[in-house]
Amino acid sequence: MNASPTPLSIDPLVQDLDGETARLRAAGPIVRIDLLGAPAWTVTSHTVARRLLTDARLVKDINQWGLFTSGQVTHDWPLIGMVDVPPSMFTTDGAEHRRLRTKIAQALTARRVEDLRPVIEGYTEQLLDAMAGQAKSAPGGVVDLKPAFAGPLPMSVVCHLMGVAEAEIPRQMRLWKAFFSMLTPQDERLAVMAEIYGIFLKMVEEKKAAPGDDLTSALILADEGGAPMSREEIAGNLQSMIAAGHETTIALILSAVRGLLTHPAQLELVLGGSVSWEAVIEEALRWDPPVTHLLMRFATEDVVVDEAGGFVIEKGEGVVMSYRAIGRDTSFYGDDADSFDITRTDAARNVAFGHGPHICPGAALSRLEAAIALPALFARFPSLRLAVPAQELRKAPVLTQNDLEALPVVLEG
Ligand code: STR
Repeated sequence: MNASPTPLSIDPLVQDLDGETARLRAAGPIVRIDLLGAPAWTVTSHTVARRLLTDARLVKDINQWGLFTSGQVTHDWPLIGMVDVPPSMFTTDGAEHRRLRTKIAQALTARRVEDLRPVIEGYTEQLLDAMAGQAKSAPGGVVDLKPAFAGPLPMSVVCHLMGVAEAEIPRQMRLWKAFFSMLTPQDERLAVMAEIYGIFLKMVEEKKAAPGDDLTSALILADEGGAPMSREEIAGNLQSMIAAGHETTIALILSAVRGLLTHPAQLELVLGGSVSWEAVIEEALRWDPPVTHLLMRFATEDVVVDEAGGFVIEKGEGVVMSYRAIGRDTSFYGDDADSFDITRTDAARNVAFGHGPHICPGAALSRLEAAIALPALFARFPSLRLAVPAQELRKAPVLTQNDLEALPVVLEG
């Protein structure tokens, strides 16, 4: 039996994310939340998350969501774009999921993404050169690391991978920013979603006519054992890759830089070579992960969670994964889970990329991008520092994703 606690409201424009994470954690391993009018459960425990992420009774198909099928959640709901999306590996489970995901996952193994290393290094160097130039003419030499570095790199890489033209990047940046922002009026968000899908459907048509050396063309040409993907499914996968491949890695780079610049003694350890960049990346993923809340899975039947005292998720209810709270789970990481510590030995056990069948297929690529971008940034600008007090850094107005609005830095001197 579940108690019926007052749901904890999730503030779409939250600035005190540490406060929100602490409140969620204090409320238990599974917590009743109010997601802008839609009640749901969210998971804050590492152990419960791992258990539920491999439970086949929790699925991604929105038609299993009671609030949606009953018409209580409609397209007026500001988060609808996170759950009612074109068919893709993100919306399916079981055999359908494998059909839509396998080719992409295979192209993104740690070994295969090594082929992208020179591409990532090339973009990184270009951006660093441009930043150095920009700093010379900027007042006080201040540069915002988000638009100058962390922002463009992941979008360029994922567009290169999927075969999206460079000329398309500015429009993609603008559309996805509007998609994720909680300040975007809902009618505008719906228009943006329609525009995005239209762009990708058209792109699939064009690539069908003239395939290139990219992953989208590979999806078009794949037979998938006699069940090739439809145009809608390819567009859905392409769209998911672009959405997932830029926003999250931007946040990872910003989070690692913020962690290091606000913990100078730890930065010294990395620059002195006694702690690896990989350790920095894993700790950033645990401590301040790109995804605050991942929406959503739906229960196809009542699910009893023994790991949370026999708690029951009822058929038709929605389950969120609060990855930021999960990363701060003191019963898993110890009493100092709230502190950024690149020397902790268990950071790499984080589940910031998820777990189970839907585990992020782009994890190796994201880690590689960060492992190239971060050392290159600090090698080029060894005296990099924050241009404003850390308390003045503002979060972007996004509920589900965790990135900064801006990260103003002084590059040298
Ligand atoms: C955005 C809207 C869309 O058209 C397609 C997708 C599917 C993939 C989703 C993406 C969404 C939002 C951001 C997600 C991404 C998968 C990984 C990424 C959830 C809903 C994360 O932030 C983990």
